[in-house]
Amino acid sequence: MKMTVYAALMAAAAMTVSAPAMAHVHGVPDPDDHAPIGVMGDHTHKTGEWMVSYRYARMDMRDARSGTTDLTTTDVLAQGFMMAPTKMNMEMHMFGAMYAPSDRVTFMAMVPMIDKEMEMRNAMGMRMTMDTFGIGDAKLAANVVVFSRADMDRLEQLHINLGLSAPTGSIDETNAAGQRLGYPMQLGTGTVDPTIGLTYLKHQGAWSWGAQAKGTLRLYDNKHDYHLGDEAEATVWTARNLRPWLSVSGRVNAKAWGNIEGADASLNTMMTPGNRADLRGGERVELGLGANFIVPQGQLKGHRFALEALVPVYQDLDGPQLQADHRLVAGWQYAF
Ligand SMILES: [Cu+2]
Repeated sequence: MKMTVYAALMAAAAMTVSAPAMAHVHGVPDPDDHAPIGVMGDHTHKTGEWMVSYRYARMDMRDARSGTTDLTTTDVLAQGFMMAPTKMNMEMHMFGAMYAPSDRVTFMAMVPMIDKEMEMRNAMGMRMTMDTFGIGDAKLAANVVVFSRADMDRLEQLHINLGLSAPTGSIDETNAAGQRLGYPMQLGTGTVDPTIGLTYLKHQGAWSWGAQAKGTLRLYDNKHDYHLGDEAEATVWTARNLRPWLSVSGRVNAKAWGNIEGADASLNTMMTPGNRADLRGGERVELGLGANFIVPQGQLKGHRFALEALVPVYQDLDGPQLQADHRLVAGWQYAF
């Protein structure tokens, strides 16, 4: 009996897979139809489909580094700074919506709430903490399919990611004394930033692969006479469906970002490295492990939950600059 049901399901799956659209919309969703949750703009939707999502992302940073060398608090202070950053936690609550007016184009809108907390020390060992909280830069994007092919057991898609980040996040965050906080504590970029990227997806049997490359440009100065550096990010991943409701993934993520150009004249560059425009750039390579779930039945049937943890294996920073310790991303997604 079980075998018959299984055979029927396999036949149904084989038929639906031949539909000319991503597995995501072929009627029997697989958990790995979506990339690891830390990847944005990884999938498209079918005509008329909506998706709402929530992501929680957290990055913990510990201790400074210059180039690929770890620095102690003493090392940082020896470079003439009054305060050395020792740790920083960044939390993001990202609310998103997707809508596909056609199979070819999927629009996305994302609004983040950001919570940052940083700790610094001076030569006397005195600890100082600061925190900022508020809306970050909202993003609008379109994923445009340029190539899509599906046969028996295989799906392939290539789409372009076009995005714009709006300066809804504050760049006016201050400490209790009313002095503007350093660049890493601000919530937004202060500029309209275009992003362009390319995403490739392939599904075959229980396996899937994906690759994405993205660039973000900062084209002009914000009202405080600076702009963040351009960014380039590339990632590749593979995932395997272990159950109809569970897939696991492995991923490599590489990111490079430039220094700030221009400078906020109100920041004292002797105070802390975070006030220096020329100590913000860097490169980082991370390895990620993730899991995607689809609730198979009950009231939450079809709801997706996902988790991903990323650990840096390489960091080269224009420092002293705080280095990443690890990153966590968790999310909920629901398409209708
Ligand atoms: Cu979606």
